[in-house]
Amino acid sequence: MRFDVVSLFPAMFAAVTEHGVSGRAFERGLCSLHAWNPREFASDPHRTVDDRPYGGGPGMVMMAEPLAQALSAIRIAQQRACGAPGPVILLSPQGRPLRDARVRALAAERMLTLVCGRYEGVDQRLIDACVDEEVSVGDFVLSGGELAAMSVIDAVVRLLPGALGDSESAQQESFAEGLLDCPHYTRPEIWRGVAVPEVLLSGHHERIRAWRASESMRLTRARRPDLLTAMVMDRTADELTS
Ligand code: 9D3
Repeated sequence: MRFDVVSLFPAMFAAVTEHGVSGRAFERGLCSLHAWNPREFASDPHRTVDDRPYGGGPGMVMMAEPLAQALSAIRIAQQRACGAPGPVILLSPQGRPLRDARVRALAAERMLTLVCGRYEGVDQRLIDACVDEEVSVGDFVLSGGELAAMSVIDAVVRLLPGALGDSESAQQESFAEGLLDCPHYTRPEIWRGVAVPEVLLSGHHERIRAWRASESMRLTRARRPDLLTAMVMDRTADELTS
């Protein structure tokens, strides 16, 4: 899978390409990342990429033309690399909140273009003309789209065949099942006077499985009742359409 990212801070992406599970996937050639700096596509001597907002107000807005030039170059490079270009996604606080189902759909693409905004945002005409979809990673304020884009990349890459080791399998993970994960414990058996739940030492695999399921349910009810509502609604919809 190929990622093309448009960013004023391309060096930030080393965080995903050089570390951990995602770093290993890039190293082994399961995916590649190409960073494009809109500053290099600015035509004036000062390499200007932002300007003041029409209508007034605080901050600056990213200009359409340097981004459009970068996206044209990406489209050409993608077509050269493997035929039809992939979707263009803008990371934006106004985007649709990213969830597991969307991550899985994105992992089925051969190429993804991720556009990272800085400042107050991106000229709307660029979004209307060149962006297929806007994605947010949650209801909190970041300083720019890069960390959001890296969240997308990390979440997608771990789903690529061969990215996870045998012991890790992405299939049976939290969210795939729609529930939060159960608590985990490792040695020592007693740490600062606190013991590991006895059932986990019992060797009764059925009792362990039941304990983990009930802990998952307890945590989900306490912290994320919205996930349970979503699960019930999904199942009801399935039954009504089967
Ligand atoms: C006062 C209006 N703000 C919008 C909510 C201004 C603003 C805040 C943060 C404009 C841009 C940004 C930069 N954030 C992102 O580019 C971003 C983001 C985020 O801030 N939160 C969650 N997901 C994302 S995806 C991209």
